[in-house]
Amino acid sequence: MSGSRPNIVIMYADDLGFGDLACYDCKDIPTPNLDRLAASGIRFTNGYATAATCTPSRYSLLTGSYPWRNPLAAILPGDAPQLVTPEMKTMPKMLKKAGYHTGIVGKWHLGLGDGNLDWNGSINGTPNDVGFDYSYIMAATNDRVPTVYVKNREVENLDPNDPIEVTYEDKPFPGEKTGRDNPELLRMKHSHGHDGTIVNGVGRIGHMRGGASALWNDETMYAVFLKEACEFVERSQEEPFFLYYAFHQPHVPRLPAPPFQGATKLGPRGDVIVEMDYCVGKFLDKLEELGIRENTIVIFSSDNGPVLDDGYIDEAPETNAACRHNPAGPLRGGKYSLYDGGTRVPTLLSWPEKVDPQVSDAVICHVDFHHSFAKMTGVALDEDEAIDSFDVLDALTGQVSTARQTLVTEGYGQKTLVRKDNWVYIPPYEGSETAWGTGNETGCRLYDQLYDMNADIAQASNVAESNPEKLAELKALHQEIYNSEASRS
Ligand code: NG6
Ligand code: CA
Repeated sequence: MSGSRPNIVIMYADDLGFGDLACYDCKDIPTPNLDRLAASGIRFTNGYATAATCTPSRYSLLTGSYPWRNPLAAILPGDAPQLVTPEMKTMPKMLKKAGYHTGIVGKWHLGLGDGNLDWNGSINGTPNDVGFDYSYIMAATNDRVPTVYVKNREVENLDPNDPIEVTYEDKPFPGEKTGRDNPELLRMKHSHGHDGTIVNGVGRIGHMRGGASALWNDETMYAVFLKEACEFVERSQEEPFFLYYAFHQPHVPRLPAPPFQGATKLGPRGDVIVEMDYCVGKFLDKLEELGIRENTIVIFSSDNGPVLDDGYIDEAPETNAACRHNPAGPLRGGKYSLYDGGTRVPTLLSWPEKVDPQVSDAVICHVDFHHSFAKMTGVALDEDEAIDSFDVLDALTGQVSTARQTLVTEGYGQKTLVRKDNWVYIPPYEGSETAWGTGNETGCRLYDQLYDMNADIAQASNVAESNPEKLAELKALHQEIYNSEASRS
């Protein structure tokens, strides 16, 4: 595979769990297009994000380094300065060296600007400054202001006479309608947080005013990003391209478009997963129509594990309980958690021309794409580039069934744990045992936890006491990697 330059597409869901797709044994959500993708390539059973929250995971995906090395890599507000800065060595920059045309469509959540961001001019510090030739993004999340699209360096459809102002201080603008003070204007109530500016009848995190002509509509967002993704590949089909297509589903607020409302018995959370699956199907159709599907690597995964109540009352806990749908499948925990449900996520890779359909148990992590694709395209990494990214190309292409031996992932608040082979060690931590308001177990405990993932995928039995040697080995390994300057060779 070395020296080849297929197109690369990374589709990244937002908060999709290990048990949310039919190809991962889910019975409650029809996802025929993702199942088609799975059947055409490799379905990984041990595919990991580096973190149980969004910003740190995405940071790793693009930089090939662990997020806990950077103390700023936490869930960012919508007006945060760029976390991935122009001097950093990124995967899209590496692919540009190999001659790729690069683009991002969808959720960014890695900060914009270099401090004191002015949304009304040309923004310095966008994905275009860190390796993307084209970008069409939402700045942060669909529950954070500003609720506008940013195309390359500018807010799309902005009227200069109605400038945008944004603040994350707890101080509404004069006259602003907020979820806290105007609950009668809400069509979806919040359960925690999300009581800032009301946009489209939904309270968001943060405050904004102005920009009326630029505001997005949640129900058309799926179509807007799909169109952008398809147009990017149409424009780029003559050269190898890399597209990072970052979905907003099934992150809150979950507002499916009318054709998808009621598509599942799980309420809006299930319905937006069907909506996302529709987008996957249409996008794959586009690749086929252009005759480039065979030589395009299509990866699908999720930035972190699932959550039911993430701050809005949309019946997810009730409907999921009624259907006995566990969005993390057999795994314990979910988004924010140190347990496997936080970071082990659906991971599919299809490359029809080169890769045979199969299921792989190899342990791979999103942080590894950078190094693996450098290997594939023949780009030499600098010594200080992609410092935690392993070359797992042979596992990604299905030639071998093993990959990483060790992996350090993190839960909310940069609390880390280590996996080695089938063993997981979670160090003692102080902290809340459930993530605020979500009911999700964080994994924080005041004692050592050791799990044998082969015997106990649900992490139900802590075997630390009965395996003192293994415990000591993993403790030492965790410290060694945590204190290292780089973990790849
Ligand atoms: C939390 C939000 C949650 C979600 C998360 C980020 C509250 C109470 N909770 O702070 O709703 O936005 O941040 O999710 O506001 S992520 O997938 O982008 O990491
Ligand atoms: Ca997420």
